[in-house]
Amino acid sequence: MKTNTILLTGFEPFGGEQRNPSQEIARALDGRVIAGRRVVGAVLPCVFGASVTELKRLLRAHRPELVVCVGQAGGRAEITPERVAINVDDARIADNAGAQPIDAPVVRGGPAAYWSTLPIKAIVAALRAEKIPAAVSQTAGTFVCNHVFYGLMHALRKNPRLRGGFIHVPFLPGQGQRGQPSLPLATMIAAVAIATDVAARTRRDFRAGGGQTH
Ligand code: PCA
Repeated sequence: MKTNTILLTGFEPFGGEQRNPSQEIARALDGRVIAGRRVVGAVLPCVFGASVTELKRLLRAHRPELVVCVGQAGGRAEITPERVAINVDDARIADNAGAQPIDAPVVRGGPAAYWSTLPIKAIVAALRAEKIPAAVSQTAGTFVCNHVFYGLMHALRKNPRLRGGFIHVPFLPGQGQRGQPSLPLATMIAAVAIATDVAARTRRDFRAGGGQTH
């Protein structure tokens, strides 16, 4: 019997950092069995364009039933499933190939936005139940993470049975400037494993408060 596959991606380090927790999470969970599915963990380049090309290659190669992309959001203190991907690249810093698109569409002529099809509220509830700080995020930014998230949802748009989304994670201890929030790698690996398990088992998200008022 064919075992179903979950594709889990992280990113290489960027912005002068030596590490990226998302890369280490994807490597740690590669080969794990979660909710009866085999996890393929892969690392994407932090490069506009090439990241989505590699993601599409992975989709063709592995034919996953679920896709969870993970990236680093330095400065955040919580594990943050993203609600929405928007059709804009607007980079504050250059990507790892030196490109810095400003106000450019991810997909020319594409819709303004795509919703995550992961159960983001259920994921946050499951993480909080394990005492892991978590919150829904209303923006994945406009750098390579949002670019990959939008590219993913655009690729999945004609296949509603294939679900996917994006989760941002904080810095590792020692990254960024002194005093920046961080979480230990082991906590973040556990968090993404829990989130992936919930996503694989939960078809319908539930309604829970916790949205921001502004
Ligand atoms: N974080 C960046 C890109 C790669 C990553 O891990 C972002 O939030 O866009």
